[in-house]
Amino acid sequence: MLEWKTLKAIHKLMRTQAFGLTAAIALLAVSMSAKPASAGTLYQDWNYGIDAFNDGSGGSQYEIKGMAIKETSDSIWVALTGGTSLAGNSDSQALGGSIGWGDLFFNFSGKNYQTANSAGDLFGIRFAAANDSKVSLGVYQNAKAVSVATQNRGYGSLEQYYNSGYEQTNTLGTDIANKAAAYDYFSKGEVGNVISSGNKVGEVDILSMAQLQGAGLNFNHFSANGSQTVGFKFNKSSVKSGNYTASLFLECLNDGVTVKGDLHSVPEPSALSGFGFVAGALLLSNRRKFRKVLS
Ligand SMILES: [Ca+2]
Ligand SMILES: [Ca+2]
Ligand SMILES: [Ca+2]
Repeated sequence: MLEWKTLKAIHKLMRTQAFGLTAAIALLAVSMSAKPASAGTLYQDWNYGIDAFNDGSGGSQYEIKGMAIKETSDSIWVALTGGTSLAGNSDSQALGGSIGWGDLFFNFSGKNYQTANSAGDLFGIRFAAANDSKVSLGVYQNAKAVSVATQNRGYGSLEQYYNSGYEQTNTLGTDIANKAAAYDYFSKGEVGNVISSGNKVGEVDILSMAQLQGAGLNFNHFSANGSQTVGFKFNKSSVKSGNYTASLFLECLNDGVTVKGDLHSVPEPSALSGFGFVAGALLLSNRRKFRKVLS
């Protein structure tokens, strides 16, 4: 039979254990909720930024209607819809003989675009072989963005674009919906729309319409029916995780789109293993204490 002293020790131990587990659970809850809610519109695992349907300068060939991003266990899928094909629109007066998609930029830094660009904090993805990017196809970290808009008969600044009468609701998609928000993130000036330099960290794979639809892409759900839909994917390990702003402009700055989101939106393995470690350590230490009490 257990003595009163032993019972008291076990009771104390149980209280300690309960407190320890409560603390561990609280820690886990904090680590899971530390990320603020991400923007974008999630539909069938794709995160959509739907752009204004009437803010493309130069007609339907320069009208972006949306961008969508999907995260799988090991890759990031990106889809764009609008009037511009992967090869771009032929134009003999434009650099490279065409005006097409610029490069895609991911910003995980929380800083605005110009600040992140100056600091080399952007990730850049060149997926359009026909454009005027200064690097080969692929994914780049510490990417620097440079503008090729004026060489593509476009706008030297965002302010010029707006002053030409193209300000519409959802000007840069649903996540940067008005001019003030656009200036806040990009500033009024020149917008770097292709990669000038960076460290290559991965390749891009161009995706077919069948592959995109097979993965659940559905711009139709938002009535964002571009005549052209372009898609590609790259390894998730090439980029950071956390909250991001992804942005893309045409080479001429005639239209642009953004989407905000959060990569690894499920609890990260590190958070779970952290919980496992705390719980395991508590159980182990308590087992030792029990043995000591009972011996
Ligand atoms: Ca548009
Ligand atoms: Ca060009
Ligand atoms: Ca736009």
